[in-house]
This record gives sequence, C-alpha cells and structure tokens, in this order.
Amino acid sequence: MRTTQLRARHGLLAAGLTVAAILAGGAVVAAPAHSAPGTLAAAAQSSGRYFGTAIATSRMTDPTYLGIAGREFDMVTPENEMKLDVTQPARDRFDFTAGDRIVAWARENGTQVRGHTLLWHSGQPGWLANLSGAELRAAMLHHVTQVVDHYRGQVYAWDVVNEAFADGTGARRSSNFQRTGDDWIEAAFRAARSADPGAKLCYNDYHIEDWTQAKTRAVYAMVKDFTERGVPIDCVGFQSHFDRTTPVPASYRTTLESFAALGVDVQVTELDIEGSGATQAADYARAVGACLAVERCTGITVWGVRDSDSWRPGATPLLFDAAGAPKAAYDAVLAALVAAGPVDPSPTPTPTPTPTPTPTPTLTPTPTPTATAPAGVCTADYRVVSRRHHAFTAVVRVVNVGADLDDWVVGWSFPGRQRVVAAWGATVTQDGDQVTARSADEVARLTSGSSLTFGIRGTSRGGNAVPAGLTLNGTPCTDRS
Ligand code: G2I
Repeated sequence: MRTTQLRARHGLLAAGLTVAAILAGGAVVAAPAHSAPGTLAAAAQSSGRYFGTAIATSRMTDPTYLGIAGREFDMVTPENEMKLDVTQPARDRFDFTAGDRIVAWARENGTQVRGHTLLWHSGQPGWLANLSGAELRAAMLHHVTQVVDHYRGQVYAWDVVNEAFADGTGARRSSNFQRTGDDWIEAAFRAARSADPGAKLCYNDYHIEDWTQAKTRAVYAMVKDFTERGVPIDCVGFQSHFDRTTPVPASYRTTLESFAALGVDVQVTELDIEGSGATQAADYARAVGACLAVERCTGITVWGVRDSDSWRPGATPLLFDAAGAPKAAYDAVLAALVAAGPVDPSPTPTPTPTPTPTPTPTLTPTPTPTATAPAGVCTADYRVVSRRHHAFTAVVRVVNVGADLDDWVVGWSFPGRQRVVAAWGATVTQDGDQVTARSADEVARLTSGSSLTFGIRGTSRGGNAVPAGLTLNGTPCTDRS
C-alpha cells in the first residue's frame, strides 16, 4: 500500500472511531487535532471521505483563518501556490517556496494536500506562453516531472490538467498546449505517474457537473478512452462553482455516478455556491448529498474558508462569514456529512444508509400514509450535531426492523420550545409540539431492514432536550440515541 493511502486510512479510522464514540455517547477516543468531533473533517471521515479547503499563503498570518482551516478541514489545496507562474516563473528556475509553506503547514496540522494544478491554459508565465511545437511539449513535460518529483510522497492527488475543454461544446479548448496535439493530456498524465507513482492523478474542470451538457460528455468520453487504453488516470475533479446561472444541477449525482462507473474516483474540488441563508444551505446540502450518495466520491473541497477569502467575495459563497462564524450552509453540510456516517454504530439488519439530502422549500403537509408498522419494529436515533445560540441542527435515523412499509411517517413531540425551520431528506411539519416527518420522495418505500435518515435545522428557546418516543407510522421505536 502506498504511504499516502496508509496515512489517509489511518486518519479515517481514528476519526471514524471518535465520531462513533461521541455519537454513541461513549468515551472520547484520541483523534488528530484536525478532526475534532463536530467538525466537517471528523464528520466526513466518519463516512470515509475527506473535507478540504483551498488555502492561500497570503492569509496565513491571520490566526482566525488558520484556526478555522486547522480545525475544520483535513485536506488543503493551495489556491494559487502550485500553479505554473508561481512554480516556474522563469525557464528552468523553479520556486517552491510558497507551495512548500502550505505543505509544511499541512504536515504540522495532520492535513493532506491536493496539488493544483500542473498544466492550465491560464496563469502561464510569459516564457512558456511564447513557446510552441516540440519545444513547448518538452517544456510542458519537464515542468510536470520537476514539480511532481519535488512533492513526491507529499501530495494526495494532483490536478494534472485543468480546464482543457471549451465551454458549451464537446471541443477541446484552444490553447498553446492543445496546439501541440490532442495527446498532450495523456502525455502529461504519463509524466506525472512516472514522477510520483503514489499520487492520485486527476483531470479537473468546471461546468462538467451537469450530465446533460456536451462538455460533461466530452470529458467523460476522454476519461473512458483513457481507462480503456491504460492511460494513468485515477480521478476526476468537479470544480462545482455554482451560482444563479449555473445552479447545482439535478443530474449532479448521475454525473458523479457515471464517471465513477468508469473505475475512477470522483472528487468535488472547488465547491462554492452563491447565495445566503436557508436557500444557500439547501443548495449546499444538495451538492454535498450528491457526493455522499456515490461511493467513489472520495472527498469534497470548498474553494476558501470565509466569504471574505473567496475569489468572488460578493457572492458570499462559502461556509464561514467574514467574521469567521459558521453559516447556515455550514450546519447543512455538517448535518449531511453526519447523516452519511455511522450514526448508529451498533449492528443493524442490512442497513441501507443512502441519505440524499434534498431541500424542503416549503413545509407542506402530504396525505396520511396507509401502511402501519406493528409494535416494536423500529429503532430511532436522534442526534443534535451542532448548536449555536438558539439554533441547532439534528440528524434523525430510523431503522425499520419490521415488515416492508409502502410509505413512512416519523413523529415525535418536542420538549421545550423547539421549532423546526428547515429540513433535508424529508418533508417536516410541526403543529404545536408535535413534529411529523414524511418522505420527500414520491416513492417512499421503507423495506424491512432498511433505514431512513434526514436532518433538521431548528430554533430552541427552552433548551435542546432530545425528544423521546419517536414513532414510525404511529408505532413507538426503541430509542438508540
Ligand atoms: O477562478 C476560480 C478557480 C477556477 N478553477 C481553477 C482555480 O485555480 C481558480 O482559482 C482562482 C483563484 O481562486 C484566484 O485567487 O484562480 C485565479 C487565477 O489564478 C486566482 O486569482 C489570482 C489573480 O488572478 C491574481 O491577480 C492574483 O495575484 O490570484 C492571485 C493571487 O491572489
């Protein structure tokens, strides 16, 4: 097994146990500083994934910034420090100072590194932009070899080639690299593999999240061709910069699944979503949920720490506000990650934990279901995963250990003055203290042995007491909280 893999697996195991222990109300297992319980990193690790951020040396003197980065994330991507213009500003003069600083910080914080990016049409130093033909091809491959060799054993995955396809079509983007011949991408991957056989090698792009788009299909065709011909590619990075004109696509999960079916890992590499409040939180839950629903989606990286650190601060697209406080989007992401992990560590009959958090824009009642569970045929687990001032986020998991159900309704009575304000993975209504959660999907079968998971965000004025006596289709469940 490769060193990077070993390190990653060890980290996952340690943090996974910690989260499991906390969730079970048991003893706290020592965990690396970067995966303290209740953080994005720990929650992602419990589902076997990483949660990363872009990081910039220009901000590494800011203690608030470093505090959040070190606490919440277990993967960092240098935002600009490993790009061509920084690493080889003059021909054959390599400068790794900035990149090395991030790698050193990552090592001190027990955090892994994604390398971004070896070859990109943008951000090229003048000397390279002026080359062409065989001379450019040789310089390009020399760059790949030198940079990957310098960071050998220290980078989890490289974005070997970034943004090589044109927008809106299935064509390659016109660039100096492209003019050296269609095979420039595979040549780059081969050079990278030779320089560090232990690093995962990714193709990375934007606007490839929507399965209906020609650009997505063109990249898919290239990756399929690479895997069939043995070109060394391990992963595809979906940048995932979403805004009003390019929202989180309905087909996102299908796209990730389709690429993963080619035998590569998929990763969300530069996630940021324009917006604010509950709408942004729901968008984040959907985007993260798409990855969590795909086994080979191995990690998610957001493109910066606070809104003020973003390349587009006006869009307020990140999980922390300018003051460093976690936003509603943070709560939604944390809840989705926790829901995907081992919420209930005790063995359950053939669980099917496939939470696909979906936004619930309106809390509308749905018709009363007909199927009824016989007594003592469910277990329920209600966990408050974060709490701030009067706001809280909770994850509910119910396992059907009885007969198949055609439809499901989960209910409980809230102690104190607690109110649901948003939900993911279910449609939730509240009447007085009585809360009712129904499937958000049209088909709501809950077969014997399977589980359902959903998240809620709420407010509380009278304590955050966990409700007892959750019911499934009117029948009380055994409490596993
Ligand atoms: O544009 C957003 C991202 C799209 N995918 C590839 C990413 O590499 C890209 O990141 C952005 C960085 O977030 C920006 O920080 O890439 C830009 C271009 O490299 C980065 O902007 C540059 C500015 O263009 C420079 O003027 C500035 O000196 O950031 C530099 C450092 O602050």
